[in-house]
Amino acid sequence: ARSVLSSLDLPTSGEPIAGVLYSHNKGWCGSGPLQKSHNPATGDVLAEVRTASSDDVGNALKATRTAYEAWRWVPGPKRGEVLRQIRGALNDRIDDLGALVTLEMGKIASEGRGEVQEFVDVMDLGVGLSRSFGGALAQSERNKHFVYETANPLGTVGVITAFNFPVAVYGWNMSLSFITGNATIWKPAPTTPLTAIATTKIIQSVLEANKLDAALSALVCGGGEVGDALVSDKRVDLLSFTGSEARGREVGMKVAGRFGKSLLELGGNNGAIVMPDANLQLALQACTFAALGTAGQRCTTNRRLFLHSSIASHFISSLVSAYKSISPARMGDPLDSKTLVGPLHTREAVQRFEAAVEKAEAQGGKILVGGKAVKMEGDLAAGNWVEPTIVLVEDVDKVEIMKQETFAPILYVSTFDTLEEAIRLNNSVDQGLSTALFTKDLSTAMQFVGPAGADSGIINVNGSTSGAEITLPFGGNGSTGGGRESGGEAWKQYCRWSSCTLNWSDELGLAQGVKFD
Ligand code: UN1
Repeated sequence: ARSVLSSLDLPTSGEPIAGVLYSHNKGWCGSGPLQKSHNPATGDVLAEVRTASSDDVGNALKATRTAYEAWRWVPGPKRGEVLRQIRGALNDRIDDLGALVTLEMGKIASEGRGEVQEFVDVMDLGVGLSRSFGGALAQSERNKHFVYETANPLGTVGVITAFNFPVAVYGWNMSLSFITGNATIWKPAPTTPLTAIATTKIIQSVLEANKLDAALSALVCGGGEVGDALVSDKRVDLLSFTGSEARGREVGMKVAGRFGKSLLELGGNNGAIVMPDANLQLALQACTFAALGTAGQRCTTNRRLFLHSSIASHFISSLVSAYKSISPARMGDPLDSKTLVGPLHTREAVQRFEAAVEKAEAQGGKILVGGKAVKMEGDLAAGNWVEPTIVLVEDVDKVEIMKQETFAPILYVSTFDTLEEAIRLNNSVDQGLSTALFTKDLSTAMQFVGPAGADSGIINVNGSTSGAEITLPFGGNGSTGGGRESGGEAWKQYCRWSSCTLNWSDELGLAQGVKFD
């Protein structure tokens, strides 16, 4: 742990680490309460962090406004050039930062590195966009009138991220916010402050070298009160929030109440459907990764699996064998390259896992494999370990718990007879984030992505529900909150749009042929 922290210039003296930065002159600070960061695999305390007080948040918001007022005058491609340098600095530290993600969040090493890669990828997208983003030019109906849309920056973009992607989700937002001319302020999850501090240090080294304001990427570590301060402050023009549905509902309403903009990325309860004509080996691998990757703690984790009744018993026995080959043999220290399943992030997550399994059984679900919290040996004894679990559901109407997102490796499996039935089951939950269909039949695939198909924001055919690339926008429908982040046209949300009409004649032209002489 010490070597990972020191590789990223984080102090290992045991003194609390400052978790607030918004000015190079003032440097790292933080006068709010101390917050502990733990290693979920061992239960060890990694460090203590000094969080932001309400004064710190107020000062940081003032600083982001000042930073934005200068940055908005910098041409897009010049902003892109700075982002290109940040991309380089982050890419140079990809292994160290990935290891810190593993240490603090608990995901396995290749996934920890993978999410830093995700930040790098979205920066590539941002660098390119910095030369091309803008609005439409159109044809005016009036003589000597020039009509076009302009994309000015918004001001301050607040980003509240969740523990499960402590780097990538800030990256999605910051990269686009940065090139469109905003200042960004980040409030990471209370349990992953070190990753946020290390990421911010790397970004700041580039901002400082370019003599740019630190508040272009400000950091305010803290808990719910710091989040609330950003949510309710009018100076935060766009608030991007990733977290639970319950909290997201509050955030969305509060931000809307002050006519701010919000971008919500909330729960997922992702279904996968296996048709009888599918490549079953591929489907098996995809569903195992989707259900067990990040120990079931991705928003995109496969939580509900619908099997065609003709292949169900064969598929279930292969799946159970796959689970048995992973747990316990491939469960353990997430920094070990052989590990496939790491710990849950917190003690409370273990309790929620146990409560969900108990409910599923009480409601008629049958545990096929797993179902229990695990006591590991040695250094891992005080970590947050649970068995990867499959619950067979015969009556989906009775097993109500299946409708809720439990952030743990629990996969509910049930059967169907027709595609229509499978789509109805897939769409029968409030969350609409990601989904997968396994088939070789084109017409089945097209029905699935068509108007009467899956209602999810992300649809995969013959692929995993999780692990989306950044090229297309990321986000979900229904109670997932409707936000679209990273690729596609997500950048548009970081802009203040105006439709501009420029009359370069000497006469007043009225649209629609209106006369007012
Ligand atoms: C999340 O779980 O909040 O598609 C984000 C994926 C990742 C991002 C997940 N690229 O699984």
